[in-house]
Amino acid sequence: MPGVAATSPIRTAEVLVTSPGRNFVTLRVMTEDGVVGLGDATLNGRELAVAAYLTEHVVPLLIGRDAHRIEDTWQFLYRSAYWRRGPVTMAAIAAVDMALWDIKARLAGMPLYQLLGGASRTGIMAYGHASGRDVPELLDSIRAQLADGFRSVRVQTSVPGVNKLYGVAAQPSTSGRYDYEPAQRAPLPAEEDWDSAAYLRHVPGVFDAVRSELGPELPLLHDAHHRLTPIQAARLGKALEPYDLFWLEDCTPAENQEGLRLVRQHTTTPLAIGEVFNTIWDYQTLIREQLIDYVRSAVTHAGGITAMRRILDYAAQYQIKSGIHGPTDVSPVGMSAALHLDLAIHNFGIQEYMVHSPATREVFRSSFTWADGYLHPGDEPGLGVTYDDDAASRHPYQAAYLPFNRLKDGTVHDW
Ligand code: EZ4
Ligand code: CO
Repeated sequence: MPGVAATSPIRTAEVLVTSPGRNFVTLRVMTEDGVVGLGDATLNGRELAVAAYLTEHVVPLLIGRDAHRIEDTWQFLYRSAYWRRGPVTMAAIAAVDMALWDIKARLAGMPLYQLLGGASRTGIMAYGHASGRDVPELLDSIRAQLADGFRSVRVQTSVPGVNKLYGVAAQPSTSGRYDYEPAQRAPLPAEEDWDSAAYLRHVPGVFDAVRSELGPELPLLHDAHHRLTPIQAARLGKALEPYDLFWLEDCTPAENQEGLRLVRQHTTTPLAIGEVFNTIWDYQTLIREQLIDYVRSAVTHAGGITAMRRILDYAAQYQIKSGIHGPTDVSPVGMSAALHLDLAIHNFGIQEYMVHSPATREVFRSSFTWADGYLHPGDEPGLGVTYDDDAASRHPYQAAYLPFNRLKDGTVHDW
């Protein structure tokens, strides 16, 4: 690269915690030449663990290192810890990795996707989120998403007999923002309830009603959010086949990777898994045996751009595509990292997009654009995100937890 110094030592690395509506952890790395890179380290409900891991154990190792050596830094942080994997470690490594890619692309004067091989497409298809307590409310919510420009929609529904349920907004969305934020600011996690039998009875009828009303073309997605056993997941996938889902997500907890063999034997509904995974090893059986169709990890939670690229290249050999996680708990920095990857890789599938609140967008000013159902990372050098310290300082950290589930008899259940 003419004009770019061969080495670029890191002068400072700061861990920034802010809460513009929800908590975010950001790593800001600056080189001796004053080039700044940002990385997202947000782990919903466990934010301060990653902040401490970075502050106490990673920042001291970064000072003086060459910011250009991204692969070496990734391997050094992964292997020198001795203790491998885990969401806290991998979110911390992800933040460093994103910040270094941001710096490298800024030094090159290019948007990051150019360094990843350049654009493989003109826009990134994104899906929105609809939900309803009953079918009429759900249909209104889907129509609101279509009016906001989404061309594919995730559909979540209340279930008779279940009081509080993942993915169902308290009221229908009135703006571009899907109004469902699962983490709640409270000293203790909120308790919700669950009934798999009631859910399995109810959901196919809801999709039947949606297809009858909206026709066969609109891509529909659904998230079962880890709550079923493999045989229940198989039954759901089979029952939903007539409604032609784009995907069924997290149909069963997938730390039991072999469980997906059973699901796969019984259904052709496409499967998406991986938002809680943090390394390529969590996908080993799922990808090699072609038990899934979409990789769901967030760049933030799976070790950054370097590691996600590796997972997606591995998946590509098996015709498995990307479906990168994009909830509001991934910051605009993590979202931008996803968009640069989405634009560059060949095996792009779809991108989740949950619009951040105005307060969040004021702290993280992003170059990415959204129009006619497609996202684009923009063409500013680097990731295209700047961090506004003044805006961030108006939003101090507040403890918040994700909810958890209990069955009717009091047993704790997957949420
Ligand atoms: O519950 O990001 O598909 N999306 C999801 C998310 C997760 C949250 C957890 O932090 O399942 O809404
Ligand atoms: Co999900």
